[in-house]
Amino acid sequence: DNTLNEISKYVQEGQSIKVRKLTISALEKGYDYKQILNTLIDAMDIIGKKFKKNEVYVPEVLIASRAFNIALDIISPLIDPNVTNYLGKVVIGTVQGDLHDIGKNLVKMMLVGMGFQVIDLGVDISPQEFVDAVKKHDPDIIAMSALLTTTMITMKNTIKLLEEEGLRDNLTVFIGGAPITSNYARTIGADVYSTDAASAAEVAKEIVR
Ligand code: B1M
Repeated sequence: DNTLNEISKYVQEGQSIKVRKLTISALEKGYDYKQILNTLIDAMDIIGKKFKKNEVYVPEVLIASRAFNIALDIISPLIDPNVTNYLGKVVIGTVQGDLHDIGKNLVKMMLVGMGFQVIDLGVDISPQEFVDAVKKHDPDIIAMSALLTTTMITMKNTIKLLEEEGLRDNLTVFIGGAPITSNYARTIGADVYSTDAASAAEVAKEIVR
């Protein structure tokens, strides 16, 4: 059966309608959501490498990302354990100036799978918007994602604003994204950092224990 290969091909080509159909069909054929997820991640990895080598450009990457997120939306409900007693509450978002949401969406999905209630603010979230969300939702963890070296600084500004508003003490600040390092996390006063979505969920679980 060629379904997973076709999903990969059409994600890379950004053919959302075909990706949607094939993802549903793969599930009907009995593929595990993890197999589909790995296929999607591998496809984005291929696109990312081509982007780096200037073999594809922003528009192609954008439509591939759209196709990825559509497939992710289809498999996400399967991962929701439908808990009534959440492990904890997380407010998540991609920082201001940054529109990359694939990694953030994966982290969110893993957190939900782990049993967290996740409030997703979306992309391009300013320090003030994070602070407002913390006031509104009173989360255990605030999770920030950044993919650009130019937007990482917003994490620092957000932590500063949380401190100024007296919200920092009872909150775990969790950061991640390709350019983030544990050293950077330490420098800006974040509590934790992780390299990928799966370990992010593991680390979050440890935090609320
Ligand atoms: Co852009 N982009 N992009 N891009 N893009 C990168 C990030 C880049 C590395 C490409 C390159 O090779 N040059 C580069 C950044 C360079 C830098 O700053 N160091 C770059 C650039 C430059 C840009 C633009 C400036 C390009 C331009 O316009 N000239 C522009 C900026 C737009 C903006 O944000 N303001 C831009 C635009 C875009 C698209 C819109 C086309 C698209 C995003 C679409 C979308 O997300 N909906 C896009 C994409 C897709 C990429 C690449 C190809 C792939 C990113 C991705 O989704 N990876 C990327 C190159 C690459 O990484 N190979 C690139 C897959 C994803 C699963 O991984 O997001 O790293 P990642 O998430 C991982 C971990 O990082 C971690 O877990 C995830 C899963 O394991 N993680 C966390 C992420 N967040 C976490 C939070 C946590 C914990 C872990 O706790 C809270």
